[in-house]
Amino acid sequence: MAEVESAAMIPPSEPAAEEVKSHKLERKWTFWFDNQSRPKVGAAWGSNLKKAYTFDTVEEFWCLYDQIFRPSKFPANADFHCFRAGVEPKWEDPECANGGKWSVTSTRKANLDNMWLETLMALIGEQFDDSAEICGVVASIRQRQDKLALWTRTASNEAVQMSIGKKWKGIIETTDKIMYNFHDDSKKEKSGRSSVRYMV
Ligand code: MGP
Repeated sequence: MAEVESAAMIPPSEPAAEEVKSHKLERKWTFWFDNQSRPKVGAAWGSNLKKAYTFDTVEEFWCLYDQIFRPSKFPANADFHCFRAGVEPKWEDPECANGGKWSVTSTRKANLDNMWLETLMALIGEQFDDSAEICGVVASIRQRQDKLALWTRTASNEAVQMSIGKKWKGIIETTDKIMYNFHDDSKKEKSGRSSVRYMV
């Protein structure tokens, strides 16, 4: 109460709060959300996929992350994505069409939250050498095992993908093997069965 009273006594000529400066990111990013739990009968994959927010400052990122985009806050069967603005988190997007994904699974929510946050910070902080190769990251909340996947642009470029995979493995601090799948294989093969092309 005393604090409130003394604050009220500050003369109006004094600025009430310091001017807040925002810190621009190198590029814009978009959060997406997909609820996979209730697909309408006959609905195409992705019919529940929604663009949520596009941001390009550090402050917006922390606000969105704190308020909304934490995997442990999400219900089972939710997918959420953070992709470069302008790139849709689908195989059909031209930036993803020839790409693939590194993936890691997690049985602990706390673990997924951690890996998700470390990956987001690496993306918006442009920590990957070949950042143009990065499309985005997807967290999938599942009953049995949560998953995190880093989507990249040119699946056939083994040297680039191996370098990204090694870097990502360090960022998420996992000792488990992480696997790379081509989207082209995933399109042809059954869910969860697409062949592993690279491993780190
Ligand atoms: P998934 O979610 O990539 O596989 O794709 P996962 O992780 O093994 O399965 P989940 O059950 O844990 O989600 C699952 C299925 O969704 C695929 O076999 C496709 O039928 C469809 N699908 C997934 N993706 C990412 C796409 C996409 O980008 N485009 C289209 N058209 N279908 C997709």
